[in-house]
This record gives sequence, structure tokens and C-alpha cells, in this order.
Amino acid sequence: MKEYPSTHIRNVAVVGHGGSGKTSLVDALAFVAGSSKRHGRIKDGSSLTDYSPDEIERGYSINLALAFAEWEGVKVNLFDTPGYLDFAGEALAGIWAADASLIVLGASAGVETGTEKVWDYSRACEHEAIFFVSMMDKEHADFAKVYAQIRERLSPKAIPVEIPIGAGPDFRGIVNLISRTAHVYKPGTKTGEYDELPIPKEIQAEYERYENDLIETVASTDDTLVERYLEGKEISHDELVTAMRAAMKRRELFPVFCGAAELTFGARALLSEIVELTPAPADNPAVHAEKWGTAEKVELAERDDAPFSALVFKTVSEPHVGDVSLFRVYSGTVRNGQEVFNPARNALEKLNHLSISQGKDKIEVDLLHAGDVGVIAKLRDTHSNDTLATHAVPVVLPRIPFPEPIIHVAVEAKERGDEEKINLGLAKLAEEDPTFHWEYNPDVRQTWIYGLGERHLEVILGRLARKFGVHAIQTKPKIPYRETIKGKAEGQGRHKKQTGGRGQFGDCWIRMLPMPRGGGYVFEDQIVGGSIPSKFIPAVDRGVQEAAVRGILAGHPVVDFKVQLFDGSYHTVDSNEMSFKLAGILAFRNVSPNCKPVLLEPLADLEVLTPEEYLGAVMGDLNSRRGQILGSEPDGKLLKLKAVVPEAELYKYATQLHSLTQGRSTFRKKFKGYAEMPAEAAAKVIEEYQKTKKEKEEEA
Ligand SMILES: Nc1nc2c(ncn2[C@@H]2O[C@H](COP(=O)(O)OP(=O)(O)O)[C@@H](O)[C@H]2O)c(=O)[nH]1
Ligand SMILES: [Mg+2]
Repeated sequence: MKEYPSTHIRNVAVVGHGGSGKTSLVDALAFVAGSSKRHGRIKDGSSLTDYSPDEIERGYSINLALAFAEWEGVKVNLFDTPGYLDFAGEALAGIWAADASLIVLGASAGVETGTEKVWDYSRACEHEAIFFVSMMDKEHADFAKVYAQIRERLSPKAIPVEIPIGAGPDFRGIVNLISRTAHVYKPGTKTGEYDELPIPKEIQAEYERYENDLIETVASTDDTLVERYLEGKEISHDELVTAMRAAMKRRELFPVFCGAAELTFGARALLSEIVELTPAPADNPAVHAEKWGTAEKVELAERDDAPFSALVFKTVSEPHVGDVSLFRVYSGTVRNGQEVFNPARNALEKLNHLSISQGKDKIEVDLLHAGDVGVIAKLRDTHSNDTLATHAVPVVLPRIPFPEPIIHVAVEAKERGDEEKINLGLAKLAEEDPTFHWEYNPDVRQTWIYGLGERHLEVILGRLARKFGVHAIQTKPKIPYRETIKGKAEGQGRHKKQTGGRGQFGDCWIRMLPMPRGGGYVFEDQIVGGSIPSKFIPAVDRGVQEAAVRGILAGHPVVDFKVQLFDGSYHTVDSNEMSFKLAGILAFRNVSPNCKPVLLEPLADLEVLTPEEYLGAVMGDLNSRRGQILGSEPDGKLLKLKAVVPEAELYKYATQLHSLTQGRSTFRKKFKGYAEMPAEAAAKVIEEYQKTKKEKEEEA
């Protein structure tokens, strides 16, 4: 394998909506460049970057995966990313670790939700971006329509540099507006060979219009060019390219290209454009890192002579290989076999078999230069988002701000006794996927898993089965209700037992009063004259608390109340702590039902981002979920709707919102607190509880 210095590397994240043709494009680019020997296909599961068993089975990308194409002496690293929002974390990691975004759109589908999402990520990373309108050979392919959508929904600064010749079954080539040549593909070509021909007559008018637009747009980004343009002077090819590159760097221009990746049409031209227009790591500004454990800032130039630093942007466990880490070198170089330092985990790691990745194939290399990407197996203590550096300069790089999970479900072991294995597996999966969380919820005694969507959690459980051999099934998460009291009452708890010898005796009088929400539990000792000896008083308190955990109405912990212990009696021989604890339990059971007990339910603060046209549908749906709408305000092109909604009504909300709004809306939620449940809804919960309780008693 040839060595590529920082000036001869490009790092391009291939992003877009699911099914827009990203994986096919990566395959085509690596194949026409000759860097990959076989032209893989999605259909037969042979594509270069969809190689994991879950991807082959499902037929779409789930994992961020790496490939490369060597073109014109440059190594183009390609980060193939999944398009579905469920795997947005992978797309973000790919964009973060690359230097430019190649945004792929289907020529008939155009701009979709996933396209908008990755566009946002790309903007947040201040990437230079280029668009590729693929699948020009498909029925209903319409370049002009997709271009109009890009301008309207993504950026008015997008501008075609290539236009198609023909569309659908008639698609046969592309015209480059800068070189003013037509590439007409040889029928049946397997590697994208073409004849260079004059512009076909039938698209001459269209060509002139687009060419004019391009020159005008590029010229308007540059003060001297715009003057020359207005004076009607010729602008040379080189001047155009130089101005384009400068404008792309400022994110003032986003070129649009086209083709049909599966036929390899447009692949060669696109590679040349990537090499010409996207930045080499050596062109990047210095990276702002921090000395580990201090606030000291360190500027790292993306050069070989800077101290070594690399970010692990993904770890994945692969069968027969173990954990594989994908990393981007930000500064310095790294050699095969070198020992590096992970400052955050205080761990030394040896980089044995330093490699680069061509899909599932790993190619061992001697040295990686600043800006390159590599893979390494079997690091012991290093996970996603960790920095690798040296002992001498222990820096940490900025971490990828992964999206927070938005849905959760409960899981149960299919086979009894597998619970521990499931938890071990989930912990391991959470290490490799920062958008996946899990916890055991002791309140409701369930294991909960959190992710970015239903598909995400299905994939996680599939991995659990394949990698850890345990099967878990999804169930509805139980709601951690609480109970409280709204009224005041008093009464007695008396425990007396006479059995042969020494008996048991405890007797107490308590008063129960409500506390404000969040006020907690308070116990007041108001005993005067020693009607209960002080050594037994804490036992009454404990009894009350033990009983309160079991609830009054529906078996949920009682919160926010005060107990005053104001009288009682005892027996010099038979009284002991246990008797007074039991008296406390009995007192709580006697008194609490007379205190107007109610159910409390958890509420969520909800923020829905939606295009205005769906506002009515979103609000209507939230109303039917007992939601309280607080208002809406503009947020960019969208509206941000705020509401407070009971957690119990939000089961599968992500899915419902997705289908209500064609996938155009997203939401965030945060735990808000507990509030009294309306009587009607509470009655259902209580009824359900009484029913299961009765069933259990009958079983016993
Ligand atoms: N007709 C046509 N189909 C394509 C083209 N590129 C990809 N496809 C098909 O579109 C589907 C999605 O492609 P894929 O590369 O997996 O898209 P991704 O989800 O963006 O990675 C697959 O069935 C491909 O075979 C193309 O240029 N023309
Ligand atoms: Mg894909």
C-alpha cells in the first residue's frame, strides 16, 4: 500500500437519507478507482461497506464503515454512513471525523428528512459540502426538481456544476459546466468509461442557462471576478475553480453533481471533483485540544511534525476479531506497533496490526500520516469518543456530541435466568454505541433500553442475540407512578400478640397531613409524658415508611406527607422494637385511606420541532394524549411547539409523530416532575392494579 501524506488525503463523509444510494456510490467510487477489485451490489449483499450480518439481512446500512479510492495520486477516504434517523449517531460520527460532506440524493426522491438531518450536522461541523444527485437512471428521475428542492429546503447557495444528459432509462451521460465537455457513457460499461463528446444539441439551451447561473454565482462570491463578469469579460477555468474553492471553504457555495452510482455513471468525474474541490487535512485550521486533566488549551496543526493525537470515532465488535476501533489521526504520525496513550482512561495501548479499512478487508500499513484514518483491533481500554495521544503530550480532543436517546422500552429475558447475561451484553453494546443507553429501573423492577428509534432498538436486540447468545423481548415500560394524600386524618395502630410465654405489644396514634409537592416525607415525634418510650419511636417511623412504599391505592410509593406521632401505650415486658414497627405499619394502613389519597404521574416537558403545515396534526395528537400545549415559536424554518405531557401517554410517540408528519418532525423530552393524575385516568390504573392483585391472590 502506497503511503499518502497529509496533502494527498481527502476525508469525505458520504451522507444522505436512507436508500438514496450512498453505499452504492462508495462502492462505485472505490471500484472505478481500482482500489476495490469487485463491484459490489446491495441486492446480493456484496457491497463494500454494508458487510455486517445485520446489514446484509436488512439490506440497508446501520454502521458507519470505511472505504477508500486512490485517484490522481490522492487517497480519498470515504465514510459510508446510514441514513435512517435511528442511526443518526453513526452519521454524525462520520461527518465529525471527515473534512467534507458528500450529500447524496435520489433523483426521484429528492430531499428527504434524513437529508435535512445530515445537512444540519454538516453545517454544525462547518463542513464544505457537495451534493450528488444519484439514480439519474431511475424512473421519474428529475434533476431540475431535486435541484429546486435543495435550494428551497437546504441552501440557496447550491449550484449545479454538472447536468445530466437524459433521465430515467434515457440517462446516458453528464455535462461538466466548467470543462464544457460531455461524458457519454459507453453502453454496458462496468467501470464508468465514457466518450468525451461535444455538448449534445438537444440540451444546448439548458446547458447555456445552467452555465450562466454557475458563472454568475461563482463570480458573485469574489469582488474582482464580479466586476469582470459585469464588464462582460471572460473568466478562465482556473479562476472559476479557485473562486469556487474559496467560496466552498466559507460555506458560501455548494456544488451539485449528478450520475447513477449503480451504473458507475458519474463516478470518475465525481472523484476528480472531490480531489480538486475538497480540502486536504493539511489545509485545515489547527485543532483545539486540551491537556488532559487541565484547562490548558493546546493547538494541534494537522501536520506530521506535531505531537500525535487521534480520535476514536467508533468502536464495533466484530466476530472472530473482537473490538475494532476506527480512528482519525488529527496530528502527528503513528507507526504499526507503536505504543500510544489514552489519557482519559490512563491506559497504554499498543497498536498492533495498524490497518486501513476497505470495507470488511483490513490492509496492514506501516505508517499513517496526519489527517488519515485507520482501524485497529483489540484495544483494551479504549472506547468511542476517546483520544489516543502520547505520554509526553497527553491531550484530549473535542468529543462528538452524540444525540440523546428519545425512546425507551422495557426488555425481558426470553429464558428465565438469562437476566444477568442480558445486562452484561447491554453494557457492552452501550460502550460501542453512544446513542444507546440502558438501566435497571428499581421502581418498576424492569430493565429499560433507550435509543433513537424503534429500528435502533431492534438492531440492538438483534446484536444481543448474535453476539451474546441471549434473547430479550421488548415489553411496554411500566410507569413509575407515585401516590400521595390530599387530606388530614388520624388514627391508631395497635399490635398485640399473646403466645404462651412473652408476648408482643405496640400501640401508637398518628396523624397524617399532606406536604407540598416535592416536600418529601417528614416524621414528627409529639409524644409527651412517655406514653411510648423514646427508644421505640424510631421503630414506628420505620414501620410507617415501610408501609408507605407499598402504597395506598395501586401499590406505588407514597410521597410528600407528614406523620405526627402523638400518643400510644406500651407494656413493660411485651413491648419491643418489632412490635412498634408493626404498630406503625398498622397505623399507616388505618389512617392513610382516610386522607384522600391520589395517584401522581410523571410528566414530561416536550419540545416538538415541526414544519408549520403539520402543527394542527401534532397539536391534535398531543391533546388526545392529555397534553397541555404551552405555545409555539419559530425555530429556523420550523416551529417549536412546547407542551407538558404525561409520560404514560408517550409510549411509541416517536413512531406516531414520524407517521403523522411524514418523518418531518422531531422531538425532545425531559422529565418535568410529578403531578396529580386526573380521576378518570387514575381509576383505570387502580382498577388494573386491583385486578392483577386479585389474580395473584387467587393463584397463591
Ligand atoms: N436504479 C438505480 N438504483 C440504484 C442506484 N444506486 C443505488 N441503487 C439502488 O437503491 C437502493 C439503495 O441503495 P443504497 O446504496 O443501499 O442506498 P443507501 O441507503 O443510501 O446506502 C439499492 O437497492 C440499490 O441497488 C442507481 O444509481 N440507480
Ligand atoms: Mg447505505
